[in-house]
Amino acid sequence: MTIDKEKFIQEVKRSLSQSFDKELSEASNYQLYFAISKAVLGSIWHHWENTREAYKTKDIKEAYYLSAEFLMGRAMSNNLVNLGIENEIKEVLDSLGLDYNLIEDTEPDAGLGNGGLGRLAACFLDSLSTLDLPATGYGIRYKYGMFKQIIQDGYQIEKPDAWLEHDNPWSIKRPDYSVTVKFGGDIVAERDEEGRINYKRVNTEDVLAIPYDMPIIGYGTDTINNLRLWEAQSPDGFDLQLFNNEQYLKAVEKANSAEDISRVLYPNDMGPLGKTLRLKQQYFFVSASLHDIIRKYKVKMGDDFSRFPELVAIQLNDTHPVVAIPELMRILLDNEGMSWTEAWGLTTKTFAYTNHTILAEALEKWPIDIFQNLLPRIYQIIEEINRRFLEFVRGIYPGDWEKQSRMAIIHNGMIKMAWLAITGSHSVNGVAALHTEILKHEALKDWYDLFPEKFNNKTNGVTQRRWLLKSNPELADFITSKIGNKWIADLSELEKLKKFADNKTDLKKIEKIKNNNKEALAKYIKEHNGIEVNTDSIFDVQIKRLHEYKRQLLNILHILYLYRKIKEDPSVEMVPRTFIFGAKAASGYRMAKQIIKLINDVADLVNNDSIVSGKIKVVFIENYRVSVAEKLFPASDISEQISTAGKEASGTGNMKFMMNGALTLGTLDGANIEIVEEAGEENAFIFGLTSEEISRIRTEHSYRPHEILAADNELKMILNMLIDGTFGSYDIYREIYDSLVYGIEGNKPDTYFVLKDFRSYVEAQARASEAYKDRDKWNRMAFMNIASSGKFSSDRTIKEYASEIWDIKPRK
Ligand code: GPQ
Repeated sequence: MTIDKEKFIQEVKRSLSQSFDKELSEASNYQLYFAISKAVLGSIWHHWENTREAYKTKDIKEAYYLSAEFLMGRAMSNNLVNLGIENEIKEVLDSLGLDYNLIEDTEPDAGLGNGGLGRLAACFLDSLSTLDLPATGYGIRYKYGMFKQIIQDGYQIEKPDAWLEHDNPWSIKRPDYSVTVKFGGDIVAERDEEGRINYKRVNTEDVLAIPYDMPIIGYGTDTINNLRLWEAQSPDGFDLQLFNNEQYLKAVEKANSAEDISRVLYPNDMGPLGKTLRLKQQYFFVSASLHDIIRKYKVKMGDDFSRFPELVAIQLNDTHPVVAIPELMRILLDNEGMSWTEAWGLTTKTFAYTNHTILAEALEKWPIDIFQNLLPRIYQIIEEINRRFLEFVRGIYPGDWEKQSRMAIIHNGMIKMAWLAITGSHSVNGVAALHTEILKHEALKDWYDLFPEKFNNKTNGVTQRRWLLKSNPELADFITSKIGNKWIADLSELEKLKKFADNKTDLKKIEKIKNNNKEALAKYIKEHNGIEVNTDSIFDVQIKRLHEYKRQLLNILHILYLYRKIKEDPSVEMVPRTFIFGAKAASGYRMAKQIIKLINDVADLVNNDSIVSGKIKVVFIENYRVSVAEKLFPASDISEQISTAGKEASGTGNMKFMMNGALTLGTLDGANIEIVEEAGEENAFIFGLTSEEISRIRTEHSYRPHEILAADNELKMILNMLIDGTFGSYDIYREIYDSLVYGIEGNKPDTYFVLKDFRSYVEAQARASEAYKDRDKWNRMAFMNIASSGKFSSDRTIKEYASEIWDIKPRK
């Protein structure tokens, strides 16, 4: 697309005047962001409309992606990049004396997700539009997204993320398509003329779901798909009755309790939850979305539901939206008068489920009483699904009571959402090859044995538009100068770079680009942390949620190892390193919060010691989020992917690092395995136990951390730093120490094999340092990573979902 510069300026001016009563010269950067966004939206409005219109055709099947999280980040710059007009707009603004970067920086991130799972949903939307695939995303319009992290004395403090404080120019309210969602109440059974029993819900508490639409602008196409996010509202606003009785507060409270539902994103990524409000959120957006899907279906097919699975595919992003399965059953049975068998047939053909973890604490379970109170009719339907399913299991495994109780959907007072998902779907997928194998043969073995045909793998991917084209424009230009620009919509093209892998000038060029990006990051760090970092040092980066299984602790222990080495012999030769961390901890996750404090304490220790700080520095990036990630990936030399093997389902940051030319230092876990397969083991630094080894050690109960410590005095000394007063109070890190050495809260010591993998990690780190000394060699390794990253585009992933699960086709 090209823009008519004059017209564009007129539009911006009009929007400034209309929304803010300001002229160009008086407008703030935020107001400019708003007006530019509105002007751009206006210019592509007809494409959005046309796309929606096209999907109304009877013979177009559409995929619906139901997700409690969409971690979109900023919209404006990404949309300009996808429309191919970012440079033009920059020039126009430049000619008006305006600074694009400052304007861009006023846009708050849409942080409607915790981490990998939510960002994956965002990358998928980008790919769906780019590939012209008919799809809609459905989720919740949280008033407050992922909390804002502030570091105070090294501790994480959480502040609300008021991203909607000002109007959002990219979301359009659509009150005409509001839906009523019903909670609680009673069920009444009525017999109709044909003698059938019909169930009705009465005395319910109703909540209004108001949709807001966001355009998903693809690259190089007119297809603009829709992300529809629901906001909760009280159906009667204030209860006027109460209002008149001067019970003003009560009236407000009632409105509040409805509005509570979409107030805030739960910040537990993978944590145990079990809170009623969370279940309310899930049913709220699921029920509203299904009603919307059915409304659209009826426009095409009226009351004839026979073609439902031919026109509708629904993907369940983890167990969060799984209540959609009994909700669709309810609608088909109670509203559409269908028989159970018919309804169940349509339902299972419609749904597909993605599993994102094998960590037991993340598999959602709901206590029966919470469920039954909040969703009585849904509970009844789940009971019937369970009853029929167990009857089926008994037929296949007669007498195997253990299996029956393991597989029961309702068991020990709990409803198991993953089991419900598998029973009610035709497809169950993992998110990387190893993950899917572990699902099939360990975590979900019973299910795989029963329904092998449902299981499939869809290795994750990321969009190269945001994570390369937009975030790393210099590298993007370099790539285009070598192989043309087809890679932007087909990342497998990067393969063509390989013939330049031995070209010295090209290798120097990518070194220079990396250096420029490191300079930019160094500037950010100076501004935000007040720390000067050496851009000739290796930028060694671990950015992801704080989780014990991700082993930020292993990274820290290695830093303490280097610290001691330098203190012992200040003249020791060492390739300088800058260790960079970014991580948020779930607000109730004590261990994770202590590890954040430890990282910050180690940073203080290292950075303020003049003997050490010339060789290593440690930086904790506060409030890590999508817009900051965009600065970090392009500036990284080493990508830390050091989870306990078998625990990280896939990882997606690992892919963003790779396409930006960082080398993976990691375990054979999740998608790391496939990354190394593509890049070649010689272009990565792999260490540690494999998932098979860990699995064996676990079943044999043969791991004894104290034996490791008995044989490794140095490691013992490093651990001692946690409890010897190095960081102020003696017992400040006692819990971390105990978890490694003795085990806490009934767990075995070192459940994540940190001590076991320590030496192997140190050795891999040394290999990395050694490799960096030969810059030509390092640059070639980086180059090979970029050139081999084609597989990790979310375009590839989405094509696989489209053809193997959804059976949808490009609309042109
Ligand atoms: N993931 Cl279950 C999350 O980000 N949140 C979750 O609640 C669950 C999983 C991640 C997972 O840890 C990563 O390995 C994946 O790459 C990512 O989902 C996307 O599949």
